[in-house]
Amino acid sequence: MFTLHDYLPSQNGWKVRVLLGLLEMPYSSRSVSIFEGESRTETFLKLNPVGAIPVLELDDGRAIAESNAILTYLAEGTPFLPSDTYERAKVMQWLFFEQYHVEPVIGSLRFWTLTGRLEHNQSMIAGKREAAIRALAAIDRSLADSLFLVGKQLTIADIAVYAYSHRVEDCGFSLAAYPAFVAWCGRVRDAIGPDCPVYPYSLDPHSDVRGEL
Ligand SMILES: N[C@@H](CCC(=O)N[C@@H](CS)C(=O)NCC(=O)O)C(=O)O
Repeated sequence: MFTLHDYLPSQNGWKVRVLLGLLEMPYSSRSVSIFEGESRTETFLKLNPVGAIPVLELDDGRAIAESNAILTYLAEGTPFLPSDTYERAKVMQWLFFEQYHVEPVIGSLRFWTLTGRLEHNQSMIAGKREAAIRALAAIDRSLADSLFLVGKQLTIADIAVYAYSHRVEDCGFSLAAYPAFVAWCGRVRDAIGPDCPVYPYSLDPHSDVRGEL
């Protein structure tokens, strides 16, 4: 059985939980206390040299880090990762987009907002907010004539991009200018179902500004 090294409030972890749920794959979950430095221990660094969750550990002890690499591994051979070469490349396009334009932009702004770190990162906020608007506009533009990011059904591209982008209101953005994005959020939410909640950082007493990160 897979072991998912996870941290509940992480939307990178959430992506993997969602796909494991949709695929009805059994797994055991191991919670990593990232704000107490547990992801930077020697043992954890053997699983992921950069010291971050999520990590998927296979039965034989091999491990895969980076949420989108894990999604790709799990989705192989399923409708969540099309076999057509062009469509696979389009899925990759969105996975790379997410790691450059969404996760370090909306993900970081949201993390700073919800854990009291905005002031510490003051110099980066204007740039990140501009980048978030660019990302939202790009997603909205791409969805003007299509139901999902790639093809006509949910793929790992939607799961990855949705993870942080659908929480953009947590950092004070209005969605009024992005109607196609809002409609897509509804479709993704319906396709995913109710089984994978978004957990608040407040779940973790170590996540506030006095924590390590
Ligand atoms: N690009 C990575 C980012 C992973 C990441 O930043 N994980 C955070 C939680 S969302 C973490 O574990 N941070 C702990 C640390 O940096 O020590 C992914 O998509 O998996």
